[in-house]
Amino acid sequence: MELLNGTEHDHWARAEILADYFRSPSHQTETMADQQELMDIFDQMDRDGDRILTKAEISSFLLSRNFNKKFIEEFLATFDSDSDGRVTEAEYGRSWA
Ligand SMILES: [Ca+2]
Ligand SMILES: [Ca+2]
Repeated sequence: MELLNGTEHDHWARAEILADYFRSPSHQTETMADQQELMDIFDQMDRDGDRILTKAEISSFLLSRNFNKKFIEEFLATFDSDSDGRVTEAEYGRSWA
């Protein structure tokens, strides 16, 4: 998955790629390689390495990659199962495992 900074042009294309990962029930049939890729993204977002993504960590990661605030809200709505404003590794994994 391409996560380098790009132009506004591919903003939505990239959002759709991540959104597909985040939302699709077909995650259950994704390969191990895809899951590893998603965990790599988790590691990149988890700046302080405590295995919990705070809203600040998520926002800073996604905004730096040209995602907009609406997508960040959707990200939290997708992953933050208990709505405490933080996404744990377990909550993140649950969405496709
Ligand atoms: Ca963290
Ligand atoms: Ca949570």
